[in-house]
Amino acid sequence: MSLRADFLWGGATAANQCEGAYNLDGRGLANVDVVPTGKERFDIISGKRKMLDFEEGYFYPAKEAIDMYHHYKDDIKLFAEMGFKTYRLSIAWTRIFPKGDELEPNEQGLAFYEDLFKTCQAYGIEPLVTITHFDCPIHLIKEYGGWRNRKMIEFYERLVRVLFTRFKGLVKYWLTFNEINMILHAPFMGAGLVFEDGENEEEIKYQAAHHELVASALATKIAHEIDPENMIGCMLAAGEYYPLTPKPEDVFLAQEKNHENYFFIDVQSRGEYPAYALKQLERNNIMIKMTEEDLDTLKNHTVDFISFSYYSSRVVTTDDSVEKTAGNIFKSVKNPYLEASEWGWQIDPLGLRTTMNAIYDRYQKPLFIVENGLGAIDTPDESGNIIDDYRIDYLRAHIQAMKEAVELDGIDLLGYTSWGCIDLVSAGTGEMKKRYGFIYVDRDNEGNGTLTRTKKKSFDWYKKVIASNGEDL
Ligand code: P53
Repeated sequence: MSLRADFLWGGATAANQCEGAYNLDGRGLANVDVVPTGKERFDIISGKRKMLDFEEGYFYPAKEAIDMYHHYKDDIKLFAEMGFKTYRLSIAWTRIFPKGDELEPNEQGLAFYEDLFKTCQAYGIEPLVTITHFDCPIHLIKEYGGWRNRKMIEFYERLVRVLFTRFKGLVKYWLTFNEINMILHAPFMGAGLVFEDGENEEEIKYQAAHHELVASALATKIAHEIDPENMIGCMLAAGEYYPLTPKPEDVFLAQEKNHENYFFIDVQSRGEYPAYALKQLERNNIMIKMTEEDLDTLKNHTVDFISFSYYSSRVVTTDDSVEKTAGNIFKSVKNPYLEASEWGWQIDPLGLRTTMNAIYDRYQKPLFIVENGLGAIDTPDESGNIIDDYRIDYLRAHIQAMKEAVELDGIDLLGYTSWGCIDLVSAGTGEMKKRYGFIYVDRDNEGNGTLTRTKKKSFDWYKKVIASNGEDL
């Protein structure tokens, strides 16, 4: 058994990391626009420091990003040249509803995405659309407190109704929330949450998560009503936790950390709060307000497939004295058997196969790898070429492991979209120099550059991989 004949090869981006054009054609401001680069960034994305407007003295990379808003036709043409079968992108909520609580959508925003989808269609590229990728209208944060407020469900419902209706026949694959478990680590990006001193952050995060989970189930319901062909997926920031040692306490801690992430997908895929989570919330005195109707909605509208990002596995131990890795929102202990990227993300291809097995064992639904890749510094050589063998090595090893999960373990896998198929702004750091693409974009961390697109060595390599359906790596 090899990869399915209709395997969806492609690449992935997110609106705020590539579109730019933050104030054009009626677009409103979102949380992700006002997150600057620099040392405050982490405190802002984790909701510890409040920044809801542009402030003097900061650089905001999402404002222009790689200006895909004006380059998408050429960029999609390059994706088609690589043979993409799918392109994962996200909708900027504030192009459709600039403030978030309007009754009528912004026609210019809809027209932009309609043309983008038609461009994909002309090349036979199936769009895979993330409805929210870390974005939340600023107005909804200022006025309602973001996802801590139950009213968000209604605003999200309004958004998805418009999307499913308007793009019926153009888009079939949808993801409701990017990396829904990220709400625990980056709650400002995940849910527009900002905390006041003395608030019970855990309770607010889980209440906001409940609202997102209900909104996700409602979206699934509406999508299926509007078009039974629609396929709705959840999206997990995946990567199994390993115990550092066979000490039973380490093994148990790894299981607990895995539960922390699977909790979200358990609700979206099995349709109920898992017992371990209910018990833990109770022990921590966290009361989530939920209605009988919520529970019915969750139960009756589970996802069609499970999508996830995978960059790395993670390691935990109860021993506090051991060394942690740098730079990742997910804290991990150093794994002595693994190399790490320039940003300290540990490289573990077999961990992808392990993770796929863990997810498939748990849910028995088709999987979709919607993010994977290596963030690295690319330096053009004398002739201006980027010979990114390190990136090819990373991707080759992960695609090999992915194939083994399909061919040797029998996992049903719909497709694979590598992250940042064209260089874009890093979500974690806001940098441009942390590049993932097959296509180089001339732009630096400070926003200088011509925005010219150039093919890297990996461009032809990936083209060959797709043409051979993963046989020629
Ligand atoms: P950057 C952390 C850990 C795992 C996934 O990340 C993460 C993050 C955020 O840093 O996010 C996903 O750009 C996310 C993308 C993001 C990508 O990973 O920090 O869905 O938006 O760009 C890579 O290198």
